[in-house]
Amino acid sequence: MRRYALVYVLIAAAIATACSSGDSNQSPTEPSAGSGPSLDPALALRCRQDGLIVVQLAKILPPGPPLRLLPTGLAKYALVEVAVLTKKTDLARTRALDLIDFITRNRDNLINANSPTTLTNLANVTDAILCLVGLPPTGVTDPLHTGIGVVPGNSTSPVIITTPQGDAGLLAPAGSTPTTVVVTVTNAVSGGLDTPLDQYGQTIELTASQDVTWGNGGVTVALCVAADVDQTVFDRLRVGHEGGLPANKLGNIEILPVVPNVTEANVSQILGGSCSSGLGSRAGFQSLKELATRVLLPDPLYALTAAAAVGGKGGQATKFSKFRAVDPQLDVIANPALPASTAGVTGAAVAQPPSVLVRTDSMHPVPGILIRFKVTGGTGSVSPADPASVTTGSNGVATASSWTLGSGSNEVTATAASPVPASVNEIIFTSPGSVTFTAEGAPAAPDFGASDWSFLIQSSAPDGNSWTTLPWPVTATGWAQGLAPFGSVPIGGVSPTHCSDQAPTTWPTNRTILLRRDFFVPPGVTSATISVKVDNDMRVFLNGAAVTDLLTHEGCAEVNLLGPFTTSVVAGTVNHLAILGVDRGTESFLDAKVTFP
Ligand SMILES: [Ca+2]
Repeated sequence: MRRYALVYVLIAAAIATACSSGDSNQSPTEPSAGSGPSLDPALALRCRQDGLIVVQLAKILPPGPPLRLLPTGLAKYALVEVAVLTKKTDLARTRALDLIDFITRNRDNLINANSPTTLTNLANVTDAILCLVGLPPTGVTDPLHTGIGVVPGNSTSPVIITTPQGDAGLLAPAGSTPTTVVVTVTNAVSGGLDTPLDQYGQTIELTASQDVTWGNGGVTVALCVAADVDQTVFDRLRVGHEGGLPANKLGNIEILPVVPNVTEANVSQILGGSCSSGLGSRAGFQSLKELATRVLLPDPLYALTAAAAVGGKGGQATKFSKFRAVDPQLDVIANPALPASTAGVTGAAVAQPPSVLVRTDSMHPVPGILIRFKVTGGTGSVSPADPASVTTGSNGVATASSWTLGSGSNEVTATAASPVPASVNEIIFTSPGSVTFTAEGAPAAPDFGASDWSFLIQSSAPDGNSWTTLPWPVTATGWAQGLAPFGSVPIGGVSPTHCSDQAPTTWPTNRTILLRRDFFVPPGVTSATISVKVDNDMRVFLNGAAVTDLLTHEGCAEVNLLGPFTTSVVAGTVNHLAILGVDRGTESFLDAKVTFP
């Protein structure tokens, strides 16, 4: 008891001296023998008045056995006061941090340990002690959800600081900081991280009493994730860290790297083996450990500058910023809001260029992803072409500016890439991370005299009346390419009957000819008419089915206007036109055109 009495006397003397000092006109900032800013007695007085440190210590430190924390705490406090009163700034701060370290290490042994009152008193007395020696307060605003601890400079052993709930915490390895700092870890932080990625579980926030560079592998952070997160999602979760990374297009975060040398034992150590009630089923707990083993804070920790911290928590405390579990996996799909072009006119741009949507697992759009479009089939061209890229907008969509088709099959592959290096934010795109667009290129609908006809002249005439369908595509060999019209009067030749035009492609008289031609029908077309000028008979097929009977003519070639056909044409894709021509007599002629009324 005598020892207790002595301690109290020392403290009382110290307070009395400080009061008189604060009221005097003496210079309040006489420097100590050490370095650093000196103490402000006026401030120290206010700290005492605000905090009544002795009273607060007595409320939380048990005086009796087995640990007898109160006498030890009061003795340490007395040493702080002595250093304050003698204006030995560095010594006062060292002793103050030692006192805080003593209290916080004994958090589980305090009176009514982890009760709301005790947690509040713990936060208050910590700030009062810091205030007394002119250090910024911890800034704790939610003591019931904040773990407070001291990481000694050049510590010889690791320091673990956890929330009162045990659901979040950090491990600072031995020798991680050259300067002693007070560190807090808070759960139940409002709001998530500034990122479009899916986020899970609680947000936690770390602070340090001053800006220091963390070495020796950095600090390990562990946090709980709600047990209802799907296991497959959980398996890919990482811990995101909010901070002002340069050129970061995925929000203002960094996804912490996977560091294999952090073990499950480390995490179990940090969290004490379990998440708090309500957060952890057994399955969730197992998952939690797995998650946390992947997490290591980079070195050095990101911390806001002193200027940027103004207005932050506590105003002066250096913020390590927020942490939360994020899902780095993104889906890359064809834009479901737009119809993909599957066909177009050869040599022309398709109506709807390739368009891609990037979204999270929970269907939220992700801006800032680079999409590179590349021709991977056919002879067309896409713009912008790989390696140039289009960046997804706020709706998660990136669309090529144009896609010009070659004849026949065309293919463009759109591949997603993260805008930041994987070393910073390792985004995982759901396999294959790309979308393939295909489109068939075909000529436009033919006018008279069109090119791109295929034709087959047969030695004997088939029975056109019996043909109601035409197998399509016709696979017979021997088809030739020709320019319309087809006929028996060559260019520069003279019609015997003076009624037929000249034809660049020869169709001998008294033979049967089959013409075929693909053509693109634009989107929105609802009908087509077909004009056929023929000598003598013909039958027209659209997309493999006859749309006319066998129409016969005698004399000069005449134009038949057929249609309009509605159900036989298919808009937005390639249609197939075939014409069977039958000739007899001294002249032949055949040409056709398609129009969309
Ligand atoms: Ca004829």
